[in-house]
Parts: sequence; structure tokens; C-alpha cells
Amino acid sequence: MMQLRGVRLHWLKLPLVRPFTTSFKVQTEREALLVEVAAEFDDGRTVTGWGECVALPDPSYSPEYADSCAVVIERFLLPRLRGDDVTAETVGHRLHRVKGNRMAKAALEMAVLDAQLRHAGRSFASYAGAVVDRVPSGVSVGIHDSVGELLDAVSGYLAEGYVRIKLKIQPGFDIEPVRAVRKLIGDDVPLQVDANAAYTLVDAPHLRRLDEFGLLLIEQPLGDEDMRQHAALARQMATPMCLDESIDSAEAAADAIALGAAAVINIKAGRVGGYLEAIRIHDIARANGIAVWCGGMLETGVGRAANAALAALPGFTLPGDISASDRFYREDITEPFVIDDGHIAVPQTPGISAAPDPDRLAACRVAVRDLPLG
Ligand code: SMG
Ligand code: MG
Repeated sequence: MMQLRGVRLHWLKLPLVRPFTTSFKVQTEREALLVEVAAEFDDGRTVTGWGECVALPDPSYSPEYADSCAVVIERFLLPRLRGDDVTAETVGHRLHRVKGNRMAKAALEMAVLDAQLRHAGRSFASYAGAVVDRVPSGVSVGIHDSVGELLDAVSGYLAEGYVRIKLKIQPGFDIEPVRAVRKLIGDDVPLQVDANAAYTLVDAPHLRRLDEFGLLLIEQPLGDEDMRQHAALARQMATPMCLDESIDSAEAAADAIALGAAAVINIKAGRVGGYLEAIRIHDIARANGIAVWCGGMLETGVGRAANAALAALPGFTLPGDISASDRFYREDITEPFVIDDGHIAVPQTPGISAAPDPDRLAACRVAVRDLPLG
């Protein structure tokens, strides 16, 4: 058990190596929010833990955004973590009465869990039940101005060794780009698409045209709240339906499975309230014969380390959006993750991730704030 003695928020800005365009925005930099906790344990030792908040700077991917998370952590979450009996496993219950705000909760729980694991000298991989020491690396390729540029980008990633390609699609950039990429890479390279909620059920006949390309899955074609409509679309398509934005909890995962809205689930710990809830979703999906894979939110090395360990659980049967650090960043804030023979190594050191390098942290930081503990 531990008592929180200090909580510090770090706002960072990291330029992207190239713009990343999805159906909802163009990103040229990542504004990251890190949570640093100092936790005092029963034996008197004080240990630092790090969490990464995956929220974007605006409510475009999710209702939450980085500054809303900072406010929620300070005003509503931290007051519930007072006392000397804090454990990572009880953070979720303590925060339960605060509705939603899952990315904020996830970041705080992650920092507490990191401190707890460091104190215990245990890796997150071992704690979570990882069964492999490296995970296959997929890459998410943004929307490009032309199909030619997209093909160049895809060729480059394949040359680096990525074992699965995910294409971002939107109305007007879907059938033809996917056809061209499938022709380029051949039938054997796993290919999938992600619409980030850009279509409606009226587009079903159009989306059905994707069936001819032998895709692994189509990710979140419809709105975040359209669970029933995803089930209806799934019945009209041969391509397996995968949900991302719609799955914000274990309950939502159970509903999606029961409704036939998801044959596959993209698990992102931040979206579902933390790594412990992510593991629960993995367990539910596995018990139901539903494949899962680990999504990405352009994490720094802190969050990337956690994702690599999560993806080493046995139900993660599809390659995740866990690419090398240099897919997004010229310089990371930790030792970079590298792709080796199409795989990313699962960290085995105590805690969830390496602590950020102090010089890199200082170089990327745009703001810092020590939160009152009350
Ligand atoms: O981290 O490799 C990554 C990004 C993967 O495409 C990716 N994420 O909807 O799955 C998704 C998107 C959301 C991120 S846009 C900020
Ligand atoms: Mg997605």
C-alpha cells in the first residue's frame, strides 16, 4: 500500500516526423500529457511512477481532451486517492463515482501502477500475464493527398519490416486507395482499414465494396454511439467488424459482443479507463472467441512500453498499432522502441516503462504543474 506524496503534470510537445491525417484531423505534432507521482510505501521508501494520458489537445477523437483531463485529475480524482491505503488495484473503485473521464483515470492509475511495480521490482509484462517477449508490429498509415503518395508511404513501411498495414479511410478516400494498396502489397500482407466514425449506415452498400480486398477487419466505420448500427452493418459485410471508439468499458465490450457489433476489438487502455480494465476486456473477448489487438494513440515511449506489454497477453492474436518510436518521432523521451524482424520487444524492467530522460523531458516540455494533495 502507498500514500501519494506528490503529483506533477507535464505538458509536452513533440513534432511528428510527417503529418498524420485521419478522417477527423491533421496532426503535425503530439501534445502529450504525463502524470508523475511520488508514492510513499509502507516500508518508508518513496518511489516515482509515470503515466501517460492519451487524450488529444481537442475533443476530436474522444469527448475528453488533455486540458479537461488535467482539470479532472486535479479537482475530482486526486481527492479520492487520499490516505495511506492506495493500491493500483483499488484506484478504479475509488474513482468509480466520477463518471466518464476515462483517459484521465487511466493516466492516474497508470502512474500509481508504475510506482507499485517499481517498488515491487516487477515488470508490467509479468504482472499482466504476458506470454511472449516480443510483439508483431503493425503501422497505421494516414490519409494522403494522392494514391501515389500513399503507395510510397506503404512501401517505405514494408521495407522497414512492418507486418501489417492499417489504412485510414474517409468518404472520398476509400475504395480506390485500398484497391491500389492491395495491388501493391499482394494478397499475403495483412491489411485493414480505420474510418474513425466517418460513415453512416446509409453508406453500407458503398462500404460493402471493401469486401473484395480480403481485409482483416474494418475499424469503427460508424459513430461512437452506433453499437446497434454497427451490428446491422456487420450483417451486411463479409469484412469482420472491429470497434475502437465505441468500446469505452468492459460492459460496452460485452454488449458489442452480444449484439454482434464486434468480431474484433481494438483495445486502448486510455479509452477504457486504464490498463486493468483493458486486461478485463481482453479476458471477456478471449472467453467469447473474439480477437483483440492493441491500438495506439501516438504514445511516447512511456505509453508505448505499456502497450507492448499489454499486447503480449495471449488473447492479442492480431498485430497491434505498436510501431517503432521513429514512425512518429525523430527523438522520443525514453530510449526509442525499434522494430526488429517486424517485432517490438516487450519491456522486462521493473515498472511499466522507463522513466523519461530528464534532458529530453525538459527539451519537450511546454508546461508543468504540481497539484495540491489537499
Ligand atoms: O499510435 O500508431 C499509433 C496511431 C494509431 O491510428 C492510430 N490511432 O483511431 O486507432 C485510431 C487512431 C487514433 C489516433 S489519432 C490521434
Ligand atoms: Mg481507430
